[in-house]
Amino acid sequence: MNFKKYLENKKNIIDKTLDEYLPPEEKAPSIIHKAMRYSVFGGGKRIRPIFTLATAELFGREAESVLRAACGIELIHTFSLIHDDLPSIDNDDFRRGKPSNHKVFGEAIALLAGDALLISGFDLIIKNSEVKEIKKQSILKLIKETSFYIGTENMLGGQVEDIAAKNEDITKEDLVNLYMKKTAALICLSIRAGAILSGANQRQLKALTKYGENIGLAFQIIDDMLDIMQDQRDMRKPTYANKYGIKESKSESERLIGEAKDSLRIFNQKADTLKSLADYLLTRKK
Ligand code: GRG
Repeated sequence: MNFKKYLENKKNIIDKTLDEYLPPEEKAPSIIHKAMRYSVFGGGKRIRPIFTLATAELFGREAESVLRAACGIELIHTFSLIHDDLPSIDNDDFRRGKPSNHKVFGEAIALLAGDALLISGFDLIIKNSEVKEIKKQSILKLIKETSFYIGTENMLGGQVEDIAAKNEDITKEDLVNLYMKKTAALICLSIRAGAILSGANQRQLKALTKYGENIGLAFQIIDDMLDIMQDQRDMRKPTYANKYGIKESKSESERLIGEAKDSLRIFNQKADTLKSLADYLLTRKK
C-alpha cells in the first residue's frame, strides 16, 4: 500500500470509530451532540490517532487493537481546539475554514461541547481495555500519562504560557519550551499511547518519546509557517515563524524531522511508516 493510501485508510477507520462512538445528533440533549459532532467531523487530519496506530503496528500489533484509545486522543485534541478558539482564549472566528464552534452554537454550548469531548476522550481510552490482547495495567498507565500530558505541566500549562506570552519579550528557549507543552505534548502522548498499549520496553519508549518531541515541535513550527503562507498570520502572537522568518523556520523544522527519524534507529526498517509520517509533516499544506 502506498503512503497516501495508508493515510486515507487509517483516516477512514478512525472516522468510522468516532461516528459509531459519539451519540447521534438527534439524541437529547441534541444541541450538545450536534456541537460535538460539528467539530469532530470538521475536517481534521487525524494525525494524532494515525501516530498511535502506526506506533502499534511498529510492534507488530493490529491497528484495531489501539483504535479506541487513538480516537480518545483525537477527541481530546478536538476539545482543545474548541476551547482554544473561544473569545476568552484565542478569539478565533474560524477553524479549518469554517465558523468555529462558538460562532455556530454560542459560547456556553462550545464550552460544554469541549468539556464533553474531554470526558469522552477518557471514556474511549478506558473502552480500549475491552480488547483481549491489551493489558488492563497498560490502560491504567495510559490514563495516568494522558492526565500528565494534557495537564498543567504540559498542554494546559503551554496554553497558559501562550496567553501570557508577548512577541517582544519571549526568548527562543521559552518559545520552544512553550511549544513543547502546548503542541508537542499531545503528539508525544499519541505515540507513547501506541507504544504503551503494545508492551514497549523502556529503551523503545525512550526512543519513541524523542521521536514524538521532535515531531511535535516541528509540527508547531510548520503550523506557524502555514499560517503565514496562507495569510492567516496573527501578529499578536509570538510564533517561531513571526520571530525568526520562514527560512530559519524551514531549516529548523527539517532539522527536527531529521532528528526524529534518527531516534528510530533501533527499530530498523520496522519504523518506515513512522519515518514516512515524519516526512509527510514537512510537505503538508493544511
Ligand atoms: C484543559 C487540557 C486542557 C487544555 C485546554 C485550549 C488548550 C488548553 C490547549 C490548546 C492547545 C492548542 C490549540 C495547541 C495548538 C496545536 C495545533 C497546532 C493544532 C492544530 O492541529 P492539527 O493541524 O489540527 O492536527 P486538525 O485540524 O488537523 O485536527
